[in-house]
Amino acid sequence: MSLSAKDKANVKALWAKISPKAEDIGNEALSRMLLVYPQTKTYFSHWSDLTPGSAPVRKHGKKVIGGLGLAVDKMEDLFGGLLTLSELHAFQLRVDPANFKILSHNILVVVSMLFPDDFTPEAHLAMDKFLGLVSLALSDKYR
Ligand code: HNI
Repeated sequence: MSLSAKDKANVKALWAKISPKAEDIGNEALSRMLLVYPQTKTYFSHWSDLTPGSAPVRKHGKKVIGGLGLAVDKMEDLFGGLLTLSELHAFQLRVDPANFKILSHNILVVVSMLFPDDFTPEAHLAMDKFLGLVSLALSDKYR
């Protein structure tokens, strides 16, 4: 799978809307992931509060969107650009790659909810492909 020139343009256009609201979007996506897919909570058991919108959820949500921003910047070399984050998730955090799909789904839900006019079928496709590639890059170090 790879991103076409049109996909890249669509991701960048949507990203221009997402990045100014990084904290709100990250919070909303992470809050939904933790509530709707409670198996994802195992990785965050060291946090004081895992309920939707809590301080640690908001803080981490912002970090995750920051990581995706890095991926947008490194779109031409996702595997190289996300190497450090991949090593972190594989060797230190040992996140089951199935969870990347779950988080990606929640990010799509939130983006479609907040930007209904921009979330055209083409933008949806581009974002889905992009998140799939980011997930692949993040699990690249598992084997
Ligand atoms: Ni993830 C830490 C980015 C998916 C569990 N994660 C980070 C950090 C970034 C990040 C950035 C902070 C790194 C640092 O401090 O140097 N994570 C991303 C991105 C995705 C993702 C871009 C996918 C889109 N992470 C996931 C998933 C899980 C996950 C799906 C588990 C369900 N991540 C973690 C955990 C930490 C983490 C756990 C450490 C949290 C902490 O308490 O510090």
